[in-house]
Amino acid sequence: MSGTEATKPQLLGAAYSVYVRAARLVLLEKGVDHSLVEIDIFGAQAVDAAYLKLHPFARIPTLRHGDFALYETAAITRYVDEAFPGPALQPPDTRSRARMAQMIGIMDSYLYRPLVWGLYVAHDTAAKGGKPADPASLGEAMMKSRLALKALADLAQDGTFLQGDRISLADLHLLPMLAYGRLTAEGRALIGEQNKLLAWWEMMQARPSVAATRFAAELS
Ligand SMILES: N[C@@H](CCC(=O)N[C@@H](CS)C(=O)NCC(=O)O)C(=O)O
Repeated sequence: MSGTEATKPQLLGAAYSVYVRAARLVLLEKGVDHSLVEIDIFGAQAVDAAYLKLHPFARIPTLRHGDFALYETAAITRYVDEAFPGPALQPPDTRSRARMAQMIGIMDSYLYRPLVWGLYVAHDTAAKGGKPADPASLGEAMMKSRLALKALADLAQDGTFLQGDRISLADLHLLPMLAYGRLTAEGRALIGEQNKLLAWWEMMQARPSVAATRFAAELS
């Protein structure tokens, strides 16, 4: 593990969060000693003013490293990769690195909302209210998720990981989104349509970082 006590990074967020998990996966894959400081963004209590100073949009995660604070997960994971020793998580060649950034952009802009909120959260919320989720909303979320998953599968390079033979930030960004998606029948079916993503998902399960950060919902 790298990082002295004085400079040990803190990740502020909650273990149930897709984006917090992406950042934790990167910290673990780099072997960076860090702590997770609990911010329950969906809890009953309003987010406190001190956190809003760090993250004016009141989202999680935020990374603190010494006097440096950073929010937006794609920026956090790049920072962690570049600031700490350990295996490089960005491809060395310019075009693969651009593809990796493109894939992360697709996940953030076109996959997260429909797959995680449109399917997983919709089912979960409906179940808590004792009624089924709205079929029209589910249908729209499926259509949008399918488009994004196909785009990602089409852009994935040949090889074990999304950008070839080495794990990259793109793999660690996608995993938490698919983890929630897979908890719904629609999500499992959609991921199953993309052979590359299905094989990739199964291969990723053997990584200690993935096992160490599983969502409580996956274990129940
Ligand atoms: N663009 C942000 C997105 C972060 C995000 O949406 N996090 C979710 C949890 S997974 C959150 O804080 N949601 C709170 C809310 O929507 O009010 C990033 O990349 O870090």
